[in-house]
Amino acid sequence: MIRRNLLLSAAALAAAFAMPAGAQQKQIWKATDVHPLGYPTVEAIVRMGAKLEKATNGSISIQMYPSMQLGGEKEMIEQAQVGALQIARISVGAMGPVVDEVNVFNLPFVFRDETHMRHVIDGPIGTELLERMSAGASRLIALGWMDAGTRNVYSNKPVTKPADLKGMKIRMMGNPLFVETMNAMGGNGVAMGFNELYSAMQTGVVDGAENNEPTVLAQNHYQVAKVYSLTGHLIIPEIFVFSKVSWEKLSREDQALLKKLSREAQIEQRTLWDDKTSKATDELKTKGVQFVAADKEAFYKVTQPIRDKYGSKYSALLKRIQDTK
Ligand code: GTR
Repeated sequence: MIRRNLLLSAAALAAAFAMPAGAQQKQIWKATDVHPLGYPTVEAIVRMGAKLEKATNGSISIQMYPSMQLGGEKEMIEQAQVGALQIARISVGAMGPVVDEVNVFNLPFVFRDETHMRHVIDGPIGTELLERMSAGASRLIALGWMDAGTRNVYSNKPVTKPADLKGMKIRMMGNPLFVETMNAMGGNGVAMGFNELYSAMQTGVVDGAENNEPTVLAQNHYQVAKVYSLTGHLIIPEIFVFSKVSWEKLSREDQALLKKLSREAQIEQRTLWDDKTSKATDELKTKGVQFVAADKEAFYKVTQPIRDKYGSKYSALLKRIQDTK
């Protein structure tokens, strides 16, 4: 029975994308994100959907499934790969295990600051990596980048230097590179799904995590972690991808339209991001979260072995990143 349903839904899916160019069959693309409605990444895709609908006279629209409704980022990628959903907005952290080369953006302190990161993703390196991801075996079309600020450690005590992390279990995204980064920073990195994090912090399975301000607010993590320490160890962009099987069924015109609107979404999300970060910071402080400065130089030094170990195979690319003004 399950098998039959699967076959039926696969057939229905194929039918939805099998229409010749110009046909009026309505397509509803499924998009998903771990964050709630109103979060900058979600809002940017919702707005892209509105533009898409207008430009196609209503023949294509986007249905957004926010707040992990379709699972975590690993599951989102898998669903996009088989065409069960069309647009997944994920962190580059989650893409690293799928497309090795993007791990270059997952290295600690690889960018000087957020402005540097923006110049890299907006410029030739960003475009090349999108193209390489799409051309590779990922079964995904990489549509564009988005901002996700700077990741800082949060827990219930200040973390100003590596020694402060001693004995602390800190949740990291599921990519060995991140676990090793936290270990090098002085703590114990624990790989864990984003969906399990709130209760893991609440019950003491982990002592803290690391992320940007809008995430700490949107996911209610501030309720269980009251100190946000500005370690600034990771600046990881987000990415939004399209299912390649679905993409191949689109007309050339629709593909071009989607590419154009994706670039616009990348730029538009940035304004939403800056606004949200400043509001989230104020709101977290109002809710009693203490922001503390940290010795970033010390964290930079202790993470050098990670850049050496993981960065050597991308040395040419790393040099180009560093040379980007
Ligand atoms: C957030 C990001 C999510 C997710 C999360 C995590 O900053 O927006 O896509 O990757 O971090 O830590 O899992």
